[in-house]
Amino acid sequence: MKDTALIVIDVQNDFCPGGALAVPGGDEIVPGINALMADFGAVILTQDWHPADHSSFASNHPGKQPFEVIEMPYGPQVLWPDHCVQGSIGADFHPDLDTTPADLIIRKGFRPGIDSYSAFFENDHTTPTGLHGYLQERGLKRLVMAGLATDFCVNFSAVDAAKLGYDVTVRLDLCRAIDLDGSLDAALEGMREAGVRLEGG
Ligand code: VGL
Ligand code: ZN
Repeated sequence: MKDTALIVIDVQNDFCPGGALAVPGGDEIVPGINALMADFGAVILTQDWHPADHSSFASNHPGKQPFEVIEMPYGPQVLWPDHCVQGSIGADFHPDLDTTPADLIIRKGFRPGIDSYSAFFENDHTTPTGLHGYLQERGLKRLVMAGLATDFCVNFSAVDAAKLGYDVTVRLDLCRAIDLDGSLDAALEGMREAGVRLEGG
């Protein structure tokens, strides 16, 4: 699968049990993701990477609680517990994730005023991360995605990739969801509508 990239989304300590924004079962997917890596033309990891004053943190909005939604200039934004702070242990990859085969690690969410769920665009759906250019230059046209969380960063990445014209498969068995107020069902529906292939669900 020379023209296919494996994109591993945010398999970081803070999204695993014991972390600041733990996704139930987040650590269960690590062995299966490691086992996939050998089969691809490229392996790309994404890493949520926020400054301490990031605007997606409820702690930076006096009076607001985690999981409340606020209006930002680019649209609605869920407020999260502080997570994946640059240089913290929580921002590190899960210790069992095999990072050696990775060709590229793409960091996102590093601008204080804007969140970035997608591996391709920040949450204004306009500011690029650079991943599209990288994939195009390397001739990688098919993408397989796995990681955390199904309904946020995996969903946004998969839908953006489909809109950009990639052939996209999400391995649901190698993803886990946060599932806030029906967000998982909405994400599955949105991915299907965008033409994303959902496998292993
Ligand atoms: C994510 C919420 C906040 C994710 C990242 O990786 O899905 N979710 N930051
Ligand atoms: Zn984040």
